[in-house]
Amino acid sequence: MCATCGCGGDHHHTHAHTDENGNITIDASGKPEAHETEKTITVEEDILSRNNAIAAHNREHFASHHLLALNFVSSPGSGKTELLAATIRRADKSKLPICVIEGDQETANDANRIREAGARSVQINTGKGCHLDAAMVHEALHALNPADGSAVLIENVGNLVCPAEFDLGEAHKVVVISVTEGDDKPLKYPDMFRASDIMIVNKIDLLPYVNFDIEKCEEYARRVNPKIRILRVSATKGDGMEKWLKLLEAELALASL
Ligand SMILES: Nc1nc2c(ncn2[C@@H]2O[C@H](COP(=O)(O)OP(=O)(O)OP(=O)(O)O)[C@@H](O)[C@H]2O)c(=O)[nH]1
Ligand SMILES: [Mg+2]
Repeated sequence: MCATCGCGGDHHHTHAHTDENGNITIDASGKPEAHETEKTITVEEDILSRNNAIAAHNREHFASHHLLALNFVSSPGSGKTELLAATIRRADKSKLPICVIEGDQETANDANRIREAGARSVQINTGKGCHLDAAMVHEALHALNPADGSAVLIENVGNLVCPAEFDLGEAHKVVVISVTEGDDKPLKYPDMFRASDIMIVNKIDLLPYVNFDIEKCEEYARRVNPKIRILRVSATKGDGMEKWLKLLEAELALASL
């Protein structure tokens, strides 16, 4: 975890407030008290092991209700919300029911975009926190109460570093990279690409206008994670969306076994 920004989101230091729409606001900095900073390493270990325990509980819940949980991670603005909204609009609801947990430091903008696209959504506001943790997702799950056999798509806070370390109980992390970010991101932020099973290269409609070598980017991603599955998509124009929807349906079928 990020030792310098105090991003642990330790729930000893935070309070959660839920509004009438089920949106959750994490209130407080999540930073350790000054007298505790010398115990940084122990605190980190405690935070991660507590997170892993709650993630295991979430994972059991997902399995027992045949829910497919995916954790979407990326830098800010790669198009996670656009991709989720396009997915919801195109999905056959009888084969692929979807609900969404949104994570951002502030605003309910993304949850509102998801509702406009036609799916139920709960927004988590992390305040100073730069990632979602398993306890936040646990709380959001109670507010969302997804129907058995549906896909629970979790959009993490835009950040290519800290969310790599926090298991939410998901089946897979899905890293989204857009072609405006530079093709060397998998080498510069290897933890995130190593932690992810699927990489979506988004905004391919912009390829003619940017210096982005897509083959090179994919080769870099495979260099840090040889097993990563890669899809090329334009969330706004629709390229690659059929293949993405097929992958989601296949993953949901696996979760239903
Ligand atoms: N041209 C193009 N623009 C896109 C595409 N996908 C997303 N965008 C645009 O990129 C901008 C950012 O998209 P968002 O969906 O808000 O990105 P995000 O990853 O959810 O951002 P955060 O939640 O802030 O991390 C918006 O203006 C989108 O319309 C795409 O495939 N092509
Ligand atoms: Mg978003």
